[in-house]
This record gives sequence, C-alpha cells and structure tokens, in this order.
Amino acid sequence: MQNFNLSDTEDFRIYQIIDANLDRAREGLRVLEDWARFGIGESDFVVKIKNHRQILGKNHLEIYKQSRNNIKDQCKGLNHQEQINRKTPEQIISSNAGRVQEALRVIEEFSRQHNNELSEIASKIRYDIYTLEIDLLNLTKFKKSLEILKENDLYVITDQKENLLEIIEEILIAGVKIIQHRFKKGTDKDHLKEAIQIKNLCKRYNSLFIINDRVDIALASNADGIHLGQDDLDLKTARKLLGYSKIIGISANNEIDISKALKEGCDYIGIGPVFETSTKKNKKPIGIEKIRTLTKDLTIPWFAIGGVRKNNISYLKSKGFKKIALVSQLMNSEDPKEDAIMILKDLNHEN
Ligand code: TZP
Ligand code: MG
Repeated sequence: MQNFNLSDTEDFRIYQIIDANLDRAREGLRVLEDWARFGIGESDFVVKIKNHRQILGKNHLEIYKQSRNNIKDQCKGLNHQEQINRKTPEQIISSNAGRVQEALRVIEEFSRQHNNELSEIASKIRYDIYTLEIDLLNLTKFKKSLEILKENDLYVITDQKENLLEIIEEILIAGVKIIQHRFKKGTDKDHLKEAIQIKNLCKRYNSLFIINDRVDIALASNADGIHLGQDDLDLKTARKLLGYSKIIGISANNEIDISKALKEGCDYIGIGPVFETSTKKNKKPIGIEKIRTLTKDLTIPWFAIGGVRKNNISYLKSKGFKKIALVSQLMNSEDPKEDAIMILKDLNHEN
C-alpha cells in the first residue's frame, strides 16, 4: 500500500527522514559488504548484503530524494566521538551493523502509514542484519586465528608449574604467538581459573590461546580454539558446541585419523611423537620419515610434536618440517624467553 500526499508539509518531514535513513542503511551495508569481500573473502555474504542494498536502492523513490531540498537539516555534519574512536574491523562491523539496524527501524516506523511495502522490507532486512553481524564477527575472528596459525611456526604447550604465568609471559615477550593450555591434574575450578589467566596474557600479546581436551573450559575461558586428541570429544560435536569462530586442532598420527580430521574440517593437525619424550612416555615415536609421508599432501597447517629440542630444530627443518610444537623444552627452561627467541630464530632461518 502506497499513499503519498505531497501537499502535506508533514509528509515532507517524513519523506526526509526516510531519505536520510535509506542513505544511512545503504552506506552501512556497503561497509559490511566490502569487509565481507576484501576483509574475509566470503562471497556468500557479499551476495546477500548486495541484495539487501539493491532492494533498498530500488525502494529509494524520487519523492524521498526530492524531500532533501525542501527542509534544511540543522544537524548536518555533526560527528560523534565514538565515530572517531572506531579502529578495529570488529568495531567497524558492529557500529555499521548497528547503524543499519537503527536506520531500518526508523524507516520501518515512518513508512508504515504511507508505504507499508517499504516498512515490511525494512523490518525483514533488519532481522537479517542481527544474524549477519554475528556471522561476520565470528568469521572475522576465525580468519584472524587461521592467519596466526598459518604465519607462525612455533606452538607452545603448557605444563603444570608453580610459576607458569611468569614462564608464559616470558615466552609471549619473546614473540610466541600460539599457546596451548594443557592441564591434566587438578580440579575443574583450578583449570578454568588458570585458563582465564593465560587467556588474558595471550590477549595482551595478541597471541592465540588454545585449550587442550576440554570444550567446556574453552567456552568458559573464551579461548580462541580447542585441541582434541583421538579419545576426546569428536570434532563434529565440538564444532556444534563451539560454533564457527573457534579453531579446532586434532592430534592425528595415521592415514585414517588424518583423513577423517580433514574431512570433518579440522583447522590444523598435531602429529607425533617425532622422537621419544618423557612428556608422553607411553607413546611410541612415529619417526621423521613416516611423518613426512603422512603429511606430504596436507594443505592445512601441521605441527610436529614430541621430543623437539633447541638442538634438533635445524635437523627437523632440513627434513622439511616447518612447524613444531613443544612442551618441556620451554616449560623446563632456565631462561624461557632466551630459548624461545633462539627457537624462533632457528625456525625462521631459511635452510
Ligand atoms: N603429543 C604428542 S607428544 C606430546 C604430546 C602432547 C608431548 C610433547 O612434549 P615434549 O616435552 O615437547 O616432548
Ligand atoms: Mg587430549
């Protein structure tokens, strides 16, 4: 139903409101669309947002545009401090999604009387934007985590230590970007408490924080991801519980487990032990050659683990191992910072 009554000056004010808010909504959608396109490369989202933008464009009638010249806007050009403070892509997504939602709500209210079709369109798109905002934020976080996994070759796993937080901070200062919290003995309460402390440290140093074994602790500590062994919760269930913003890594040491993990969409693989290690005494080493065969077709990041030391990294690199994970070498180090720096240097060194 459309009912335009041009002679009524009140209508001009209403049309002007609709005109301004259609512009606002379309501009905000364009910001989201460009992030979906260039920021995270998600074509499904691009198509969806573009479609909303075009529907609003089609409904941006001449009569609304003409109203722009009829009444002077006294507040033109006002900026809010919040606009000036916005910096991260996440903040930009949230503020622009909010902007679109608000603009659509205004359109919905003010067009209901004279253009019910537009009012319903605005309402429908507004609801879609609520979900889209969360999806975009989740994907942005997820892609950032994947990037860290791809770009960094040292993955450090914790052990239970009196001065664990100090050790971790030293390692983070050295430049380590991936930390896994491994907590095998103790209460759930202590587990979560320590996880939150490490998560806060990792956040401060822009490092990835991954929880070993426990999906509940990963959720409660707002970790960036989980690492699951073959006896832990299966990947599909973990994904269902964790959603799509968190990365999932899998320990897989044979063809069957690796191909299952890949099929189910794991984000990285841990493979080992490469060598004998007292951290996992009951596990037989797989050996370098076998790991080379198992990993030759992998396109996702994989980390070799088990018995990796300062003095065998160059050797592992010469055998084509690019990424490694370790526990005791840094957890039992006299100088974790110096050792981490040395290991990072060795890993970055071109063979
Ligand atoms: N998974 C395979 S080996 C291993 C794990 C958790 C332990 C590695 O510990 P370290 O001290 O680096 O050899
Ligand atoms: Mg496990």
